[in-house]
Amino acid sequence: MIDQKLAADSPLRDPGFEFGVATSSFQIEGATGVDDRRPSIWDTFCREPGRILDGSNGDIACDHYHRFEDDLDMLAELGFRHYRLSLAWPRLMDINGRPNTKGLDFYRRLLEACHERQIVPNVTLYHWDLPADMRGGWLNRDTAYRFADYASAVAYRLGDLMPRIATLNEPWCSSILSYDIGAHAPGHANRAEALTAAHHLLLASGLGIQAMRAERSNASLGLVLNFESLVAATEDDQRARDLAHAERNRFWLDRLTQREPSSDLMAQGQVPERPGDAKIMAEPLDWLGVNYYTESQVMRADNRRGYDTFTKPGIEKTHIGWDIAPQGLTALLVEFDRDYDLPPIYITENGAACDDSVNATGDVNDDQRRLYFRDHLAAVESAMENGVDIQGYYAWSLMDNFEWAFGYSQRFGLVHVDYDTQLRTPKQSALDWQRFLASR
Ligand code: IFM
Repeated sequence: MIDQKLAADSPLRDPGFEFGVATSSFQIEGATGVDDRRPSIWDTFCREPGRILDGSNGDIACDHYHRFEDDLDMLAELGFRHYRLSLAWPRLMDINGRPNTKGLDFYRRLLEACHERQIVPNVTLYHWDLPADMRGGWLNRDTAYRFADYASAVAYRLGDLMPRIATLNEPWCSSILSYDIGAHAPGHANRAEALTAAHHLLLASGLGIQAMRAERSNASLGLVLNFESLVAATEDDQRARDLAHAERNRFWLDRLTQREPSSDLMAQGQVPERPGDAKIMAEPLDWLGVNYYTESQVMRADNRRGYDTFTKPGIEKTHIGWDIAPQGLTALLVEFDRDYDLPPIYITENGAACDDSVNATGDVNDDQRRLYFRDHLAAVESAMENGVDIQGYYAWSLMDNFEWAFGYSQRFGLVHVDYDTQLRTPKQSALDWQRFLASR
């Protein structure tokens, strides 16, 4: 089913094209209080009333910390040979900036277990679980330097097991969504803060790349950005749409390639730029990760952002309420390829939240997700036909997990998780993937 729209000679059918699944530490691991892990900003955020839709937290999640061997067996059984996961900074470094041996042992066992199963790990160092005791979080420039220390320590101690490393996942979320929109930890509502956080995150990424290159030159180093297709609601909203597109999408690529970001955007805050920062942020990447889920309509608004977004009536939506728009992925990839000099691209996340349940015969019929994958794979193929260098695709996510501010109310997994029993049940989409991967 998921390969129905691909050409018989599609590059996606080539065994050299990487297919994987993705997860992140806080969303699946649980075990937040073991082995000297420090609390993260998400542990504290979850405890603030009203922050998480179902009042839940990551204390147990999928209990992957204790079940990783079985989960990797399941991943291998489905036929995936690539796995994108993240490391938890609060497990790996202690409050004094020294490596935590217990955390290192856990990730060494996890990464070794990947290699034993011929699964290539693609490791993200920061997927939002910042140690809660980092003073000022991403508003503090020092956090960028602490991130580089962490990157260096991890590359030194686990580098032999990590052929591909990303510094950050979706810095838009860790800045705009966290410090301006306030939906993610730490939940602030301040435009200027968001732009400051964005600056420090990109600085952290550049410093982290430099530190890892100094430590270990043969890992392939990248950064994962999330993009959203944005459409002006009316002709009069074109300027607002351009502002939204500048913030959501182009700003990150502008900084990575030392181009001037949109002046309308930069006028919204005082960025704490110091001499040399621009060059550090543009430290060359070996690859770029692209996460894509949806498209939104944009209209001008008299608020601190200058615009609002909404979904379009009549367009099919996933359970989380996001419009399904595969054509937006192709258009963004083609635009970026035309306008920027970028390294090879991996689609590092793409997937759908559906209202899944296990039926009486033990199956999970997730047809919407199956079609979502079919249409987005075709969109990737189409971008490649237009000349975009795309080397791999990772489905989000291996299994249902803690969906941040939505708690456990949204299920993105290929594998269903019963949170009472921790029973895993592959959904029909997982079986599609299994058939497709076996056919290549
Ligand atoms: O679950 C998240 C993931 O952590 C980051 N990218 C988007 C996914 C779905 O919202």
